[in-house]
Amino acid sequence: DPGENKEPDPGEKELQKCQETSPLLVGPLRVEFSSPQKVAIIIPFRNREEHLKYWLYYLHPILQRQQLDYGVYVINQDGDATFNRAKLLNVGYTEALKEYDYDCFVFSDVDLIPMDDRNTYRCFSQPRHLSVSMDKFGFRLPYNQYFGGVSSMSKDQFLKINGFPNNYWGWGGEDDDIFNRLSSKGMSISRPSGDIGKCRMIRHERDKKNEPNPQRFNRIAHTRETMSSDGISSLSYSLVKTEKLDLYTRITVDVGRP
Ligand code: BGN
Repeated sequence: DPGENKEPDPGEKELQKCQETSPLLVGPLRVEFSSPQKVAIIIPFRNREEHLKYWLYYLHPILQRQQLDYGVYVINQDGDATFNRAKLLNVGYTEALKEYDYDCFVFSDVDLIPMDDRNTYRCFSQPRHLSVSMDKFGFRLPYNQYFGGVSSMSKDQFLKINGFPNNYWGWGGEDDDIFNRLSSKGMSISRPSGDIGKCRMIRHERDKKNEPNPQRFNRIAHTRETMSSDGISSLSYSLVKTEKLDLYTRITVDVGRP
């Protein structure tokens, strides 16, 4: 019999008996059957490739550690008319829903990177403001009603305020309009602690075609009257191109001009 009397291979360790109690056990386990939120992350964009590279580099590992079911949508404004951040966010909401049954939307500027991975990019029972302590504001809120930078809303919360305004061309005010919409519908803002909500903004010069909008003061004074007619219900745009890349979906869109 060829198997008999074989010398043991000197490189082969002799098998040990298992311990009576396995050392691999960790104890209590979290068992849940509810399905996780499906999160679409929407980034309004134009000409900021360098920032996007940093964003992807930092955020993907964080979002994976947060164990989210997520997709990233970069909404690229085509052409060189005045930038329209809030309208691009509306487009992102609409286009993401064509791809997957998302129930939560995170709206993020491309130049904001969280400094603590416990700042979870998901939705809460109230609309959430995530970028609560930014380096450029000395790690505090610039004012109590501030809702800019990074925020999240469930589909229900978003629809309750008719989405975002489409007519803020240029810099400023659209985030205050969104805050007005939320508070006029009786919602409050949820926030992480200042510690967990720390984030850094990538330094940059003011973009061309994104000058401060001189109409913003007047517009935010009339949110309550205009929000039912201006929002996701009145959104119109034309899709130029959808590219499904490895790290994100890039949607190029013509949002028109003022
Ligand atoms: C505010 C802007 C916001 C901006 C923050 C932080 C306005 C409206 C008229 C008062 N609001 O002043 O859009 O996010 O500063 O930079 O300009």
